[in-house]
Amino acid sequence: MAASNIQTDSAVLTWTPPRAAITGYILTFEASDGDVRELNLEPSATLHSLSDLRSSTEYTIRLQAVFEDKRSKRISTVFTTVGMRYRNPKDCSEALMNGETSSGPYSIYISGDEKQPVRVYCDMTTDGGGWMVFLRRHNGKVDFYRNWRNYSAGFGDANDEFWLGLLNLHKITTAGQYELRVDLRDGQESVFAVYDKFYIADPRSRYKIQIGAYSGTAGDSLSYHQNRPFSTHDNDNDIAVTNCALSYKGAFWYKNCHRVNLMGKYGDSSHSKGINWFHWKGHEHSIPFAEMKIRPVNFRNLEGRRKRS
Ligand SMILES: [Ca+2]
Repeated sequence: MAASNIQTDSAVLTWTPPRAAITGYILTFEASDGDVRELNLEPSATLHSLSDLRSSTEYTIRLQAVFEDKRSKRISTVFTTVGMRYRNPKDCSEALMNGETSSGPYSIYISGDEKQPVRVYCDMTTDGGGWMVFLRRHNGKVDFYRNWRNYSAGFGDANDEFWLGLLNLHKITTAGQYELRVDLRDGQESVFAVYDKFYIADPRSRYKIQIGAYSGTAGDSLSYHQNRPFSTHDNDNDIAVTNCALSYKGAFWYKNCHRVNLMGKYGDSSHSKGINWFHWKGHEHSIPFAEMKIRPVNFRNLEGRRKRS
């Protein structure tokens, strides 16, 4: 019996069938962490795919042929599953380095703590991947005109339109150093903005935003919002005499009031109310696709190490 195609969570066993007639097999596998499983296999089987294995774990596999109530001598093999670099990835870049290369929803763990899982969407393709998306607008299905409690906790569907939540953003950006990327699309046109630092301060500061230097093609609209606390219609922390969130049907790190309104009203092109990125499409054009995402600033170094190893 031999084990092949050994991965982090699976392996394939193959064996040569006995010459004598048999009625089946009993396959047992025992993990070094104590997990034991037993399976009955058809007499015609000559291979079996093991799945749901744990990474970096030694497995002892035993196979017995069965003829009615008689059992043959056991044959065995031992293998160790491939190690995951990060057992509890703290962001999408660590998920990527575990070999997860397709974009989609993943569980990440705040500070790598297995007791603090968060469901997020990972963009594994844009500019090398490893991006944790925290905002997506693309069809207007989800209502973004929401209160403080909603913006703190997050809402929507990670596969569709959603907001990850300010408290999660605070915890994640406290546990590492991140850059921000904004992707905007309108028909065939697409632009982006990168800020080489992104940090969301604690709830007592009302989730102040801190961003680094701009690069990209969208134009630098977000620097206007530097160091502003977050505002919702029921928690006005902007510097305008009016309530920006109420006036412009959204929520944001408003000032007096905005150059960016990515949580504005979907499809509303009246002045300043829609999804705006002022330096790209001005205040009277609601952008149909917007994503905000973060990745560790040292991603390039980590990625280089992954590719060399
Ligand atoms: Ca105000």
